[in-house]
Amino acid sequence: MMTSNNSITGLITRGIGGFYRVVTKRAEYECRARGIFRRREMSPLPGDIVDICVIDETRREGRIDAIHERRNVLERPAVANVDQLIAVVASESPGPDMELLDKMLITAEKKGISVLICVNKSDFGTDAFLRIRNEYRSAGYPVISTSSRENFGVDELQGHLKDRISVFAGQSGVGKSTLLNSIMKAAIMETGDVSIKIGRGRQTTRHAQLIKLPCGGYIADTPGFSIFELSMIKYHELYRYYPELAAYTGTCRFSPCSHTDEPDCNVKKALSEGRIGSGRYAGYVKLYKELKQADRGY
Ligand SMILES: Nc1nc2c(ncn2[C@@H]2O[C@H](COP(=O)(O)OP(=O)(O)O)[C@@H](O)[C@H]2O)c(=O)[nH]1
Ligand SMILES: [Mg+2]
Ligand SMILES: [Zn+2]
Repeated sequence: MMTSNNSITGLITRGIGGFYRVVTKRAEYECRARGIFRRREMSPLPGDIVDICVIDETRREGRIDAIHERRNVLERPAVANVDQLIAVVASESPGPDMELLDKMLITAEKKGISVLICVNKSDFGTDAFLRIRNEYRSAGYPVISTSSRENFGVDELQGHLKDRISVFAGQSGVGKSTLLNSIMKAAIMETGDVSIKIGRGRQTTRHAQLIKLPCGGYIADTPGFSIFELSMIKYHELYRYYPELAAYTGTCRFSPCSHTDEPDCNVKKALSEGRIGSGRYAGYVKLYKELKQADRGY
């Protein structure tokens, strides 16, 4: 039986020029948004769960009437309700940029997005993978080893992508596009540079497009998210975004404790006993000092 208002709920997978593709259980619809969103300057985003009203069933046209509350939003390019950030680094060429990796992880923690660390190009060897897995063990992040060239680890990666909305992030050249192509078993992404083949020629919008994965779930087609703006994070709150440091909150002699120079600090104790990665900790202290230096106190 049809409901009288003909309203259905779906997922926005892309938005171009004021038209949104909404995937519902029934079908996919091209929708415009109600004027009220424009007036409130709250435009729908890929990843949004929306209620639509079907305007023309045969032409699959609808109108977005309501946007469900967002769990999070990533900017540049914009995408909502991301479940998982796949932080990609390479074993070699380019070698892992640990500072960038931690900035990605901090951003994910801040936004409540879970993290998978993917060490690609393992055909160069697994040293980097083993080192990173060891370093991030106490943070609790899963770390996997892949080689998109040798098609190694791609099944494991797919297992993590299943039924979730994920985005790839990482330095240019680490193999994000190549990995995505292996997962899709098709060359949908141009590798070796940042442009995108499918759909839209030149970039006409900052929005991401969500691609349905053969294993279930979606992935943002963007190779972006290379800019991680940490200026919104206060230096004295930085420890919160390092799960292995946050675990000691309230246990040190001083409270709050920055876990840098204070005596009787349980983080430093854990560090000296090898229960916290020394590289991670050193990166934390460096970033803490940078943020503190830049802080204007307002
Ligand atoms: N040796 C090796 N090279 C790879 C691997 N994955 C990608 N590449 C190469 O690394 C370069 C950059 O890959 P690309 O996917 O464009 O990286 P992106 O910038 O992160 O999207 C290309 O020349 C790829 O062929 C891998 O697993 N092993
Ligand atoms: Mg790419
Ligand atoms: Zn402490």
